[in-house]
Amino acid sequence: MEQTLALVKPDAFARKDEVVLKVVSAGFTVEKSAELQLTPARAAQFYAEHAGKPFLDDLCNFMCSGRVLAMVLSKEGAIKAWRELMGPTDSVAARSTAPDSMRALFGTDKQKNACHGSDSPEAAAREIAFFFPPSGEIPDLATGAAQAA
Ligand code: RTP
Ligand code: MG
Repeated sequence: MEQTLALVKPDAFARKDEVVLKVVSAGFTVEKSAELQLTPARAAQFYAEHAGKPFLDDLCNFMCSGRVLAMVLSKEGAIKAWRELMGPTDSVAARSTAPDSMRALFGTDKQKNACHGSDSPEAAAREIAFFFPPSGEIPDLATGAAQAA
């Protein structure tokens, strides 16, 4: 089953339960979920693909302005299906073209747009590992201490 990384961004965090209800109603399974606050460095790392773009600093400040809900969602064709449920990037445009979408319902404008979704299988794998690292990647402090001794 395909998996994708979904974020409820800080502007919509207070309404995360409504987002999750819509996610489940649309047939997704929430495989993993975590609430956390990004640091500026981590936000810049997450959005590395946008390095050099004029909106990157504003975007990182926004993404660090409060908690986010990170979820691994699964469903047939989850990547495309979640991006369709999110709607277009600009919440203002979304309200006329996709009024039932997450961005129309829970977002404000082209930055404060409520949700993020991976845009390819490669991005999904990278973004899932970013928020939910495999246990093998967590440094083993006990082993490190033994090697140093
Ligand atoms: P996302 O990556 O969050 O799913 O959104 P997206 O693909 O629809 O949009 P993308 O172009 O990848 O931009 C990533 C996020 O940056 C913010 N943004 N601000 N001020 C601006 O012109 C602008 N453009 C984009 C949005 O929060 C967007 O989701
Ligand atoms: Mg994008």
